[in-house]
Amino acid sequence: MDLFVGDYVEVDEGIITAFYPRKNRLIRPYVANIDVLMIVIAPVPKPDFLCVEKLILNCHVQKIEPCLVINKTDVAASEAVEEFARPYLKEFKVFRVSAFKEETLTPLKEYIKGKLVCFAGQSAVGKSSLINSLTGKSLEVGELSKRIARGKNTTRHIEIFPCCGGYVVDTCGFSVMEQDEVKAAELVYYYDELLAFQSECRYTNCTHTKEPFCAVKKAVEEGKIDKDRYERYLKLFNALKESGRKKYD
Ligand SMILES: Nc1nc2c(ncn2[C@@H]2O[C@H](COP(=O)(O)OP(=O)(O)O)[C@@H](O)[C@H]2O)c(=O)[nH]1
Ligand SMILES: [Mg+2]
Ligand SMILES: [Zn+2]
Repeated sequence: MDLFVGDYVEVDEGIITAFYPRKNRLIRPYVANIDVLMIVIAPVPKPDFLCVEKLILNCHVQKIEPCLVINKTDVAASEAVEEFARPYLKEFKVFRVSAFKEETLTPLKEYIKGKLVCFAGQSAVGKSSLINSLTGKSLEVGELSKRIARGKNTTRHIEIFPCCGGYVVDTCGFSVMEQDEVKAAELVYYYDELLAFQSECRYTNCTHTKEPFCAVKKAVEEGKIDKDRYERYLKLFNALKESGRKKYD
């Protein structure tokens, strides 16, 4: 078996003699036993919320707690930041930070204490900058786009750093972390907000997409479910349906 960063092992005179079962694992990069996935977005680059939904879904499947980190708040209007946060506030912890403003990082630091966390998100949202500010390290900033420009692939070594009384895994993005173990029809079970209404749908196998007499859609119309998050559910539903179709063709 291959060892992952984050695996718990027994070491005897410098030799690994046993390893323990994993709580969870991610494969891009290979990391095990993550407690929290910090999903980082920023006003620039423009957030890809379908990617955010995929990351959240993967967290649920892997039993990792997802948190949303809105970075670069120093260059965004607070209304814009709240607009990003709103669809997630009910279900997840949301941090509003700036890698350049020490004082905004305090709640995040507190939360990392005693945990192994991983930062994920699109290139250039500020993951490396955040890790630098949190740990006092000096990871290369802006390195991903440079690497793409040079045409190199994005594989590189992964490292765990002590951070704020916990640990943080340096990461190269997870933008490609695809989730295809979940069937479209099961997606709703990962959306607590939607699930609360589905018992009132007319059809027992309602997917809450096109069916008439759908209690979920009604709740969206009445503002009881966040419209943006529901629209992201629809997008992800369609994406999963599409990838499922490809797999079984
Ligand atoms: N204004 C502002 N710029 C930031 C912030 N965090 C990172 N950046 C900038 O965003 C760019 C990408 O940062 P980087 O940490 O390399 O992003 P990564 O690709 O997610 O690791 C760099 O030019 C950083 O200086 C922030 O909080 N505010
Ligand atoms: Mg980086
Ligand atoms: Zn329904």
